[in-house]
Amino acid sequence: MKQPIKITITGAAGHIGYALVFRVASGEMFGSDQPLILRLLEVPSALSALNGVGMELEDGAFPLLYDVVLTDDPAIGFRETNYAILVGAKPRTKGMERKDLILDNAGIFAQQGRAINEHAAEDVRVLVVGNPANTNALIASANAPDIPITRFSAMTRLDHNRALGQLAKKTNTLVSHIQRMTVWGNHSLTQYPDIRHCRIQGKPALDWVTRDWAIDHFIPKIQRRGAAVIEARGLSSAASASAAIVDHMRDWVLGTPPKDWVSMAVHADGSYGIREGLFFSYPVICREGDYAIVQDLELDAFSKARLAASEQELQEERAMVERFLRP
Ligand code: NAX
Repeated sequence: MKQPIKITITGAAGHIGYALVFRVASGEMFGSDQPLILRLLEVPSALSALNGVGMELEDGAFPLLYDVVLTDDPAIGFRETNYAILVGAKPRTKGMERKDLILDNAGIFAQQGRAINEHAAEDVRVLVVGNPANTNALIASANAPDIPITRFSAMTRLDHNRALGQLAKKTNTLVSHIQRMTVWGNHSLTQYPDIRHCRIQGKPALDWVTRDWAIDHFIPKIQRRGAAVIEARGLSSAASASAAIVDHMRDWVLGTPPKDWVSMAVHADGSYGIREGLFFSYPVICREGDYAIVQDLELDAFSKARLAASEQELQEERAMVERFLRP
């Protein structure tokens, strides 16, 4: 049997946390032969709810689950952790400006970045889910100067999966028939779900659908899917978000499928002309816990304009949180 790995999940008593922890405990993320220890971090006011989650984890009798630590102390939550999944964040409340939300959350991710730097295992990998996810990943990584920036990522996998789902539905195919989907940019309304490089059953996606459908229907639908789920359910996406977290971490650590890639927001290294110092969603191929940005995809004028708009938005977010970017 392998040695147990430690996985920290913040905001574990929240909606996504509640949908996520049981999937992780059952081995869906890293396989049915990988034992694990869960370290669940919450704010003090949610500790009672977190205790309930802990009780249900015990009641699940998961063979792979060696231990569960429940805490509101980041030093304990991130102690020797190998994988940190940062879901916990403040929700946007009525009357709150987007700027206030960004600044409120910036403090949380700066603090957690410092705690990860100080307490996590040397090989730690960090996924930021809490919004604004790209900018929060930038803040956490900036506050963890001892950890390579390539070990931080933010989640655009839910957008990627939504795009697969809608394209499969439109073309009457299965998501498993579709390869090389890309979501570029920010996890926000400026994201650019791009089917130009997609193949469906080996043929270009644009042989199956028109460019007009992609521009007028597909792109806005993916960009607004989160809002549509809230409208329908009265609550934001939780089950699909937790599925996307599992997919993101599994592919990052165990590798992306052959001849395919996935979308991850990672540190922009100048690829596709995006300025360094932002977390930007790119197509990536992962092997043995490392990602590589897929290079040399051709971008037409429409795509370039979409990437530029998302980059601009991320630069504005970065400017708002500049003071949190120093440890
Ligand atoms: P909830 O409000 O249900 O849960 C958030 C939990 O985080 C709460 O239990 C809260 O107590 C906890 N929390 C707050 N501050 C914390 C801190 N400093 N340390 C530890 N825990 C803390 O939200 P939920 O629906 O679970 O969503 C969580 C986050 O994911 C939100 O920011 C949301 O916007 C974001 N999302 C990001 C997605 C993505 O694709 N990147 C998609 C889904 C989701 O919308």
